[in-house]
Amino acid sequence: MKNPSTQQVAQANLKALKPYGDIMDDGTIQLAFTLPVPVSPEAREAAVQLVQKMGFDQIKVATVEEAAQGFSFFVVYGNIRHTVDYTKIKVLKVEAKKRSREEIDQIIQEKIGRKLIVLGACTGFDAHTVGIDAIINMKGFAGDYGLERYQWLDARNLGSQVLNDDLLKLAVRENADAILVSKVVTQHNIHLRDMKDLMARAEKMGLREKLIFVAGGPRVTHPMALETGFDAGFGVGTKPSDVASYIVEEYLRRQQGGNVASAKKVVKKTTKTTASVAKKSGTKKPTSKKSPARKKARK
Ligand code: B12
Repeated sequence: MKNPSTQQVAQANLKALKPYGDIMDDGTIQLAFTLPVPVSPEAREAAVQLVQKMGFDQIKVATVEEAAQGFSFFVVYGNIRHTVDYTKIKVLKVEAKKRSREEIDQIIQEKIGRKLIVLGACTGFDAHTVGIDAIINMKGFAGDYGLERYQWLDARNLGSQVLNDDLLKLAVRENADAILVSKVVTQHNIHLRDMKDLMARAEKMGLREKLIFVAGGPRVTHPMALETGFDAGFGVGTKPSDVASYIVEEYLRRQQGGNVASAKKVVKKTTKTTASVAKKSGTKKPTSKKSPARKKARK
């Protein structure tokens, strides 16, 4: 028998997906913005016209408040005309089976037989420690224990404002398996510059293939991390077990003869943003895959 509560629920049209307000396909969206003019009927009309120009119908101004003297704050509802074809969406994402801490510990114990050494830091002048703490520190994040809690990971949190060079030298000294980099500040694309710089140095030191490079932060995405030469990127809401699942899977993949394939594929498609950043900052592009450093790393 069909569940009566689901019988009446309309199906989403995945070929022409629209936001859901209170009935399927109504396309209702809530917008909030401030106009730098005092609250007045003219300000209200200006808000409506702006929202119309954005492609909305059935516009309802729910709130107009004075945000400060001479500034009007609006909350507006409107129904969007545009749709997207959900069936055609393809996203480049970290491919790793999500595993529990217990499963991960067991895999490392049985298949690797030693603790994997993981070094994490917030690099450059970035002083935001909370993200890397959430991933590494024992207590973890959102009910998910941090990497320090894993019996078969030797995870060390180096804190913030760690220089790329120091991080890589420490990785060599400690024979690390993975490096976790947190980037929070993105002003003037400093995160991209620092990430590219780290990878250029790693390449030069022959470490590119020896270590697993993982980046994270509120504005870090997996494709962006790949473009900068990292192996994987994690954004908002990442849990420690997402990262541990990836590290162990990537380690085993390489142990079975896999190379740094994912990164190479996307680096080829480097976007204008990252390419221009490298050019402007004078950051060296990671050297070609036939570089002496890479050959050395393979030996
Ligand atoms: C707390 C805070 C600070 C504190 C940091 C204290 C500390 N010990 O960390 C202090 C006051 C020092 C600070 C300073 C500054 N801050 Co501040 N700060 C924040 C704030 C409010 C919260 C950040 C935070 O803790 N988030 C919580 C954590 C858990 O989230 P998260 O970092 O996203 O981490 C998650 C994921 O991203 C991911 N993740 C993160 N790192 C990593 C790493 C890896 C390897 C992986 C796998 C995953 C991962 O996993 C985490 C858990 O899911 C944000 C605004 C905001 N609400 O986000 C501004 C914010 C980040 N700060 C900002 C700015 C501008 C600054 C200053 C430059 C301000 C100034 N002019 O001085 C300075 C910079 C100082 C410096 N040298 O870096 C801006 C950054 C803008 C930008 N995009 O560049 C923000 C966004 C505020 C804003 N809206 O303007 N800040």
